[in-house]
Amino acid sequence: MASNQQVKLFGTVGSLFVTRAEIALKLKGVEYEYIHESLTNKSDLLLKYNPVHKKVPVLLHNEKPICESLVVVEYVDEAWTGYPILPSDPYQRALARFWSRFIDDKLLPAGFKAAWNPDVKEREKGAEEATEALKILENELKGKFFNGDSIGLVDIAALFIAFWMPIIQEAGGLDLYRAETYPKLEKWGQEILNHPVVKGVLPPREHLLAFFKTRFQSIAASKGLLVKKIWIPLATGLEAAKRHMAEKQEVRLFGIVGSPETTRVEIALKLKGVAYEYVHESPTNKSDLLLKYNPVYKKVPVLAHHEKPVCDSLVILEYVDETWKACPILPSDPYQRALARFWSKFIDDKVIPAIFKASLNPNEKEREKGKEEVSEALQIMENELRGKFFHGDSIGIVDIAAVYVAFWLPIIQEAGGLQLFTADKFPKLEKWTHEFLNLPYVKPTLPPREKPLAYYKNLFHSLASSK
Ligand SMILES: N[C@@H](CCC(=O)N[C@@H](CS)C(=O)NCC(=O)O)C(=O)O
Repeated sequence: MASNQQVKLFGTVGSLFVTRAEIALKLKGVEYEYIHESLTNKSDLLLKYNPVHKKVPVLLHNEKPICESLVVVEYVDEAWTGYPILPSDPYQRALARFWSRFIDDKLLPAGFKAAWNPDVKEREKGAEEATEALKILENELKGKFFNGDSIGLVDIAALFIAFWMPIIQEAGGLDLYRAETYPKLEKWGQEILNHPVVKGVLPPREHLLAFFKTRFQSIAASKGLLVKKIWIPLATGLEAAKRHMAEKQEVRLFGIVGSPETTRVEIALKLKGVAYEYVHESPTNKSDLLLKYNPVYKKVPVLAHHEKPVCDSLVILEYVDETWKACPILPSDPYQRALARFWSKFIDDKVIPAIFKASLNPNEKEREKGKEEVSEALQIMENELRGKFFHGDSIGIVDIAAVYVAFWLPIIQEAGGLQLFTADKFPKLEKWTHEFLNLPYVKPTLPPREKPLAYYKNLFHSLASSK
């Protein structure tokens, strides 16, 4: 690798997220300096480079920081040539992104809940959710690795199953993963743990085991908890996505009127001038086709392109951008792409959950906490907004992801009589909102304002009357 490249990785021993970044760097043969962070005493540099989440890993490439392990892995893949971590075909890339997000959004939270939630009922629920997610992944695994014969993004994301999960369950006396229940995952686990690159970066098993044992003991001691043995067999195996259907349609968007995520995809399709058929789904009576196309989440939007379904709005946006090149919504520079991914993920992980908590959480204390979180998250966005749009003079994936803030948030706050997003507090966001909502391919895509307003007013009414 070129010696004029300065690459540093801020990490901590034993972290599954840091290990992902290390595997990606090693697969590409990138030399890097590892900087150890103590999570109980984080360095000023870490806080400077990842002021939003204050977490490791942070990759520093020629002084430019990249945060969030999956964003780092994609960045490494795009910034260095050599070993391909993501497939080159846009549809296969979308699937890889979908499944790695599935691991972070479903499997990890379920596994952590099963292991460490103080409430025994919640732990049992976590174990059920983890079982369900593992079954889905077992069905998804078709070859030696998730994407065929060599290690890719999904394998790197899923390493938790092969390495951390068995250690956590041994440390806590849990019963989350059994080799005989998941024969394909088990075989895959052996392969990946024996891969020379993976082997070279895994932390020593016994250290991690001791660490987690101590963690379980201190939780048990502080809460008077006994870690209960839990084993919940999966009642129904979920069918893996079947990607063929009888009728041939080129581009079909399965959506629900008033769904912000569906609107994101419509904006991107309109911006690029892609003709599509809109298939309306009812939230209370989803079609068999939708369930077949998105058996994992059973949610809209789903984009079916030549009968191949792509799910998850941010994954769809990247797929659309890679398939139809006009009016790009992601920058071409790998670092700018990583930033765009980081900020659109921030909207999904931080901004939207905070808005929900601030407005519709049944618990008043939680709502108050939510309001603080919204204010903090919007302030971060306000500071990030430097040009007319998030990427500069034309709109991109972050603006599209933020349609929720521009359109839905003002409606929610009006319906609930809240003051979350005000022009005096967030003047740049306010200006951006007007620019964005008035764009010719955004305005006609939005639902008539009175509809979501009436919907949210209703929700607020039922929340008030349930108290
Ligand atoms: N979503 C993040 C998660 C990173 C993460 O949770 N890192 C942990 C170490 S395993 C951390 O830095 N924790 C410090 C903290 O929570 O304050 C990623 O994928 O990079």
